[in-house]
Amino acid sequence: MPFPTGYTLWDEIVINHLKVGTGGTTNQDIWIPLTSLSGTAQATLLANGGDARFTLDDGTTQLAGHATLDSAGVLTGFRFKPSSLSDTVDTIIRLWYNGADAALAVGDPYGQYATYDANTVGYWPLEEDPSGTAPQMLDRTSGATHGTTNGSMTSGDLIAGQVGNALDLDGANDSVALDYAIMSSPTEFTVETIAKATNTATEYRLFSLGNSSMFVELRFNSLGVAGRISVHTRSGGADISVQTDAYDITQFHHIMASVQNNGTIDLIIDGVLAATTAMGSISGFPANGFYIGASYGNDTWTLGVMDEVKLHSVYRSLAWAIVRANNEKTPATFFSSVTAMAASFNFGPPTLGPFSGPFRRR
Ligand SMILES: [Ca+2]
Ligand SMILES: [Ca+2]
Repeated sequence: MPFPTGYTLWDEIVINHLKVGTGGTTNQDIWIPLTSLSGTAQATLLANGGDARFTLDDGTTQLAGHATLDSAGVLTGFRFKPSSLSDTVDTIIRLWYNGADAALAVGDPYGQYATYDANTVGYWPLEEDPSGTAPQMLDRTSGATHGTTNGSMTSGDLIAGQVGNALDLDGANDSVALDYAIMSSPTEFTVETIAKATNTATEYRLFSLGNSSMFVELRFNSLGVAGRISVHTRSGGADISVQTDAYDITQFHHIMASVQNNGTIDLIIDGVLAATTAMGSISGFPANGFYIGASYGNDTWTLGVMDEVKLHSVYRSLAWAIVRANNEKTPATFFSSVTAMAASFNFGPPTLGPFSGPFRRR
């Protein structure tokens, strides 16, 4: 019995367990580009992707998911939330389509907001025109913590990124200001982004939270070291920098800083633990500054491209970073296969013709 009612067509999406880190992940949102779907899906789906529904491979257990659209409203793909991803067995998801049903409401139990777990406190895919009416940069989670751009950004600063669009930041005054309230007094947290630098000589801030006495920042070229990627913190004592100098920062990297309640900071680049350092317990960061592309004081701006910023109120694992990097940087191999399927009916003998098909294909 196909699910949902009236749907007979789906794409069988197989997630390669070899692309999932040890221990797997639970409730992690996954991206699939429209171009990875079957020809049948691409020909059948509504222009806005609103008819898509997601289930486990049992065909009945529904999962949350939603269409992703670019700034022109063109369908680019989908995000969905498998309950778990295994690193020992391929995970199979069904993306159903019927070319007719309307999109679920954002607050539907299986809609957009539910696609992000409760610990994902902000997700800014950076798909919107940064010169539009504030707040320009929209958060996809239920918190709706939309960001406001600084620096007279233009519509030309929205460019093709790693996942859909991204922001081209000028290093002079461009940034996105966020409301600190969503991260008031965190005891652990994680920030992710995909970014690259235009210049390897100048120090930039990719993300920052705090003030001059207590902060956490993601940096490029920190302290003038060309090509350095670092998490730089100050928590009342000496500054601590968790860093690596081994990457070509002029290429896109998935960068994740994950902070545990015991004060350990992991810096994970493209799914590889690049550095880890103890920083003492976290007592919460003050409410002065919270920016994408700049320091806590809205200076030391990024000269480069930033994409896909995600913020979590918990420590996320290495497996989480591995899944994200593989999913968003190399989706073609993250999915072992995507195959158009059709439900077979059993309403009568085959002589009834139309009721005997279409047949399930493998
Ligand atoms: Ca994006
Ligand atoms: Ca500017």
